[in-house]
Amino acid sequence: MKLSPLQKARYQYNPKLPGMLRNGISEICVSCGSATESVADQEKIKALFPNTYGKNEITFQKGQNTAEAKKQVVGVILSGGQAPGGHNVVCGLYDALKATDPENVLYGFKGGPSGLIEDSYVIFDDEYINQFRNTGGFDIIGSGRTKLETEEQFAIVVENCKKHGINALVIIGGDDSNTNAAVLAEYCAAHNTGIQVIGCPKTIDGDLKNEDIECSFGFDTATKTYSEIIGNIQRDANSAKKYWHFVKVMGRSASHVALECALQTQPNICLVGEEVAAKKMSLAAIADYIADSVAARAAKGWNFGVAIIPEGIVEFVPEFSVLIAEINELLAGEKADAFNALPAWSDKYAFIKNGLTEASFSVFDILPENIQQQLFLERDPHGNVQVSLIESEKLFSALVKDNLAARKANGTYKGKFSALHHFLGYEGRCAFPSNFDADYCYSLGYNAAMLIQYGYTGYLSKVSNLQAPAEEWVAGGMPITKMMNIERRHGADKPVIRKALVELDGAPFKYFTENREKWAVETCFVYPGAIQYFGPSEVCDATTKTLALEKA
Ligand code: FBP
Repeated sequence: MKLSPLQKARYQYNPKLPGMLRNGISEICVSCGSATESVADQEKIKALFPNTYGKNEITFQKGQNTAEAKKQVVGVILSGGQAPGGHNVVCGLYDALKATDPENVLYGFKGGPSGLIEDSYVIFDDEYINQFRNTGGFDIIGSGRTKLETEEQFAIVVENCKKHGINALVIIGGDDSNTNAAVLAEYCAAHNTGIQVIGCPKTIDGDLKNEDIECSFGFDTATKTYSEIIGNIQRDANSAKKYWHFVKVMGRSASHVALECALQTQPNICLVGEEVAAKKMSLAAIADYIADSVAARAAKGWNFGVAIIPEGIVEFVPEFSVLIAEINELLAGEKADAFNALPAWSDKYAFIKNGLTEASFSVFDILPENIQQQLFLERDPHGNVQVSLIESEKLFSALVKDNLAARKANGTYKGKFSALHHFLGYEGRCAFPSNFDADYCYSLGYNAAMLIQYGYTGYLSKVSNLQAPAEEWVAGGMPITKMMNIERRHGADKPVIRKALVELDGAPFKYFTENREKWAVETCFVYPGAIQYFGPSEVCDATTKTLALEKA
């Protein structure tokens, strides 16, 4: 494999551990905190997790290691979408296991959760693992979105683990994967399998966080990567002064990524899905809001600007959600065949008009034709519209264009509007992890090995105090059940980790609202530039604005 100079240099980088984990394995002891309760629905969660509910929060400290000395054979999987730093979780886990006892073994199951079912694995050694230190991607073992949630699957997982003598599994994933980790931990405990299960909080979306988990890994690097590109686009816009750029950024549901990018770059507009839902904004109202900025800037002679659109936005628009639900119903089962058999778009359009309520049809009717057609082309295996595939950046620029045409007609707008579109998603998920993510991930993996050594199960590896230098980070573990509540999913009540949406009374959103009116009209762009890996700490180690504001 040919290596870039940066990759060679990153191999030399030593990720920083929390101070309390730096003295060698023999000097790490446990401090037991208080017993925990789930965030809601305590009685129901307790009944569902009789063996793993209510355990104590723990932190690690410097002191005599009192863990039972035994050989550890551990399995690890990466689950869901890629997030920068995943390799370092595996490296931290491996290094802690080997530092404890060179005879310890780490299995990496390939392709995500399905690797555990199919018993597809690699056994890590130094030569293999060293190629992946401080690199982006999940290619060390691959990832996947198979859900591990049924008792049949758990039985196979246990059988495969027993075959290899595996006594612990580490599941690196988002809220769903860690929910499933908790259920698997409970299954393993209830069946006296002797297999521990530990989770690690991953997702660039930033929606796996709560009072215990300050942030999921990958959010830092992905948002810095998108912000670099948005900053570059802003500079181009400010140089050419002729385009409005509509930039959609990833984040399947919550708008944390969009908000963080806005805090870093100060664009003219950033939509926040959670606000759109709270204010029950319609598509027309959102278009009007963006057009206000376009018109105000045009009045100053500035026919350019930048708008950030979160990937998950349309699901937060109440009228759009109703429309989607109606379309799903309209095409349910065999009705889809009748629809697909219609020869021309005009026939399909008539079918849709006939099938939707008047209110939903009026929403449908204002969509540009390419978006209308997208709603019917891109459907998942259950026949449902795949909302994440809707090109919302194009949708909003088309609606703004119409809005401005109306303003032009009534003489309230005299500018020029020329829009360009971008989607920033995959280009951020496998970037070289920032120093923060390299350190945080390595610490999460190292810490997971300590949780295993001390016999914990059903815990999430927790590293906190992240706004401080790594030396002051606090390492420990939190029972996953503490983060759970009961939610309705696919028609049934399920215990799940609460997904964190943007809090409208939280410090990051407040800071944004205090500044956005000025950003909308003035040109206040900030150009963050590329992630720096070497140089002064204030340039290389600073984490996100979101975390800084939340912890201020
Ligand atoms: P995770 O929640 O699994 O971390 O993935 C998040 C994400 O990156 C979203 O931002 C995006 O909508 C989605 O994955 C894309 O998924 P896929 O990789 O399957 O196209």
